[in-house]
Amino acid sequence: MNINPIIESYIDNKLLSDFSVGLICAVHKNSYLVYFNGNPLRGELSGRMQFSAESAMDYPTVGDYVYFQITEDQTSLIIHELIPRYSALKRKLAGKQIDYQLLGANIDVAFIIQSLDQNFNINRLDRYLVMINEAGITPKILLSKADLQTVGEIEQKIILIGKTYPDIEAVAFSNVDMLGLNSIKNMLLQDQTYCLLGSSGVGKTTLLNQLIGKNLLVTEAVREKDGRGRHTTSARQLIFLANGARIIDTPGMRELGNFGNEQGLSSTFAEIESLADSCRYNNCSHEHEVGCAVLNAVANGELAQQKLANFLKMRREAAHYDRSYLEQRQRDKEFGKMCKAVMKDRKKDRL
Ligand SMILES: Nc1nc2c(ncn2[C@@H]2O[C@H](COP(=O)(O)OP(=O)(O)OP(=O)(O)O)[C@@H](O)[C@H]2O)c(=O)[nH]1
Ligand SMILES: [Mg+2]
Ligand SMILES: [Zn+2]
Repeated sequence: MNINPIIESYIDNKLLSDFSVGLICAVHKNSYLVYFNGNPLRGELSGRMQFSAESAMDYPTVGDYVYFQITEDQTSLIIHELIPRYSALKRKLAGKQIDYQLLGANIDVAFIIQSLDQNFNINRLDRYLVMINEAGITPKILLSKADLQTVGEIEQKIILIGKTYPDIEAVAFSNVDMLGLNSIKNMLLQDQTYCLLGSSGVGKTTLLNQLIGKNLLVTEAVREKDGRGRHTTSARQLIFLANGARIIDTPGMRELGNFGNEQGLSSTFAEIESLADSCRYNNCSHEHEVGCAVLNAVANGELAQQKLANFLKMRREAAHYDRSYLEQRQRDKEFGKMCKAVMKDRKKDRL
C-alpha cells in the first residue's frame, strides 16, 4: 500500500520506532479494520484515545491513517493516534440530534450518484455539493440507470447539469448495458481515494462491483412501488481496485442535514455570493431588500429562482442548527464545570 504523499508529510517519524502506520478500511461497532502490509487486521482504540475523544471528529473513520501497535499474541492491534486528515467529509447526524457524523477522511474525489429516473433532483445535488465543497473535495456527478431512459431524456438532464454546474464533470452510465462505464474507469487514478454518495438504490454498490470485476459486495432490487432502495449497504468500507485506486462505498442517505458549512454554501452558490457584492446593503438577506442584486438577477432571468430558493432554505437550516449546536456545547461545558466543582468540594470534605 502506498501512503498518500500529503499524509506522508504529516507522519511524525519519531513515533515510527514504537508504532506502525495503517489505513482504516471499515468501521464496525467497537472495532476497526486496519489495512497494513497488504492485510486487513482487526483493531481497537487504546484506552487513552477513547477517553480523550471529545467529539465524533476525534474517532477514526474510513480513509483515516492511524498509528497502531500489534498485540503481543499478534492477532489484533491497538490504535493509538490519528494522523491528521487533509479532508474530512461530514454531515449532520440523521435524526433530531445536532452533531456531526464523519463519513470519510482523506478523500480526493466524491462521486454523487443519482439515477436518471425519479431520483434525479437538482436541489438534492446542491445539498451534496455543499457538504463536499465544505470538505474541499472535488465533486463529480454520475447519473445511473441510463438503460431506463430514452436518449432524449438523458440528453435533457445532461444539458441541465451542464448549465447548472458548468465546472463539474458529469457522466451518464448504466450498470446494465455498461454504457459510460469506461469514462468512469478513466477517472479513477492510482493512490487517489474516491467515495460513492447518493440515495439508497441508485446503484452505488453495483457500480463498485463492476469496477472490481466481480460481485464482491451485496446489492438488492429497489422497491417496486416507488423505486426506492432498501438500504442494502449498511456500513462504509474502503475497497482497493486493481489499478491502485481506492473507493469508499457508503450506505444510501435518507436525509442530508446541513450545518457548520459556511464555506460549502458560498462555494456551491458562488454565483449568488458574487452577485451579492453589488447589493445596496452589506448585510442584504436577498429576501426582500430594495437594491438587491440577487433578486434583480432572478427578476431578469440571469439566476434561477429555484437556485436562490434552495440557497435561502439551506442557509436558514444551517443557521438554526448552528445556533442549537453552540447552545448545546455551552450547556455541556457548564455541566462539565459544575461536575468538576462538585468533585472538588467532595474531596475537600473528605480531607
Ligand atoms: N436498470 C438498472 N438497474 C440498476 C443499475 N444499477 C443498479 N441497478 C439496480 O438497482 C438496485 C439497487 O442497486 P444497489 O447497487 O444495491 O444500490 P445502492 O446505491 O448500493 O443502494 P444502498 O446500498 O441501499 O445505498 C439493484 O437491483 C441493481 O441491480 C442500472 O444502471 N440500471
Ligand atoms: Mg449499496
Ligand atoms: Zn441582496
